[in-house]
Amino acid sequence: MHTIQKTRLKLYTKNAVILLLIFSFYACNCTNSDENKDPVLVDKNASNSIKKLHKKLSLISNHGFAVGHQDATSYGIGWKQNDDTIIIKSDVNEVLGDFPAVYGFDLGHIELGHDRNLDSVSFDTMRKLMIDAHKNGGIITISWHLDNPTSGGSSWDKTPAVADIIGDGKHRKTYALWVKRVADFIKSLRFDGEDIPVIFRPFHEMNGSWFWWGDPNCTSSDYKQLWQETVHLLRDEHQLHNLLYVYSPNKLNPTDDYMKYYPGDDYVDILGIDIYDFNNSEDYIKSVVNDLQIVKNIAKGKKKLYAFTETGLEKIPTKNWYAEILYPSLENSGISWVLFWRNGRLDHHYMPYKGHVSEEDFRQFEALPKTLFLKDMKNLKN
Ligand code: BMA
Repeated sequence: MHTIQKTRLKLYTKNAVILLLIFSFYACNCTNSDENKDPVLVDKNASNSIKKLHKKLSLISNHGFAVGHQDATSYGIGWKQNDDTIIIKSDVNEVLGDFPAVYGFDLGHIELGHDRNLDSVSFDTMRKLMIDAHKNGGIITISWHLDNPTSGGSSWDKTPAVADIIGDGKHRKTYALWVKRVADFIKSLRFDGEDIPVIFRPFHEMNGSWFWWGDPNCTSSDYKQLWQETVHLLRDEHQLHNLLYVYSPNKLNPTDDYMKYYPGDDYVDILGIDIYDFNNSEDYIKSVVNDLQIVKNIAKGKKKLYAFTETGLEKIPTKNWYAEILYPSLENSGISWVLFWRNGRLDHHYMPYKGHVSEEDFRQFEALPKTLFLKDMKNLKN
């Protein structure tokens, strides 16, 4: 063969190889696109209900964000759920004629074997409310204000305790029993022959200084170990496969590192953050914008979902807080949901109720394009 022919042949072969590489790159990209792939979850044996929930949360973030309320159906201003005859009611529904899409509940005191949680909600009633919310397309998220295992005080008792319940710590057995009680409750959440998927958000706001599991009452390495061991107990020992795990620090102060307590990609499904407005909307919005961007960047890099796991302005004294102050910083944030804290009392509530001055503002918030309530959960399209 002439050298010219040889060179041509080489060129053809080289081009063919390049084309083949390009083709296989695209082919591989199409069939393996993120949407078709199962997400990588903490639980490799996650139930179908969990996979469906994860997909739903991802779909939600393409449309806007789901709006949630802590203890939405357990009580509100001037009413309390009847434990004998459940009547589904919520302050949000009284104002909007629609329910929240996300329902927050708290398991605090289940660890003690009590019938009621730290805010007097009966666990039997809570189970019924969870089943009802799930049946109607709502999403369940659980926090856990557990007591201090060392001192017997509350979550806010800062006696160092984490080192006592990890590894072979002196209160390990007590903690294992506490986790078993949580697991038994979660196991009892079933509907239509399936387990109910739950977003579990334990040991939140660890960078704040108010909980025994938080800074400076435990080291970050003890915190991580506590988280990892809790996952092992729930997932491996108690075989719970209906949980997504959320990591949710509190608002980041200038020197805070969001990742300081992060227990690892294998132990966290969703990244969250809790930020409250303490009657200073300017500071609040600065934090919301700044911190959600940090959470978003980290979550995107890890291909994980993210959410605004707690927020609110107590008593909502600020005009147009929902629609004009908060909404603009959430509309393009990419969060899956925002959870407003509980309507505990007239002097401790974070959602308007019938007759509250923010009713109209909240209706405007609902009418904005990105806010998704319960009825919107039925119309989520790919
Ligand atoms: C806190 C307050 C407390 C409550 C606890 C658990 O933020 O609302 O009154 O007991 O959450 O719900």
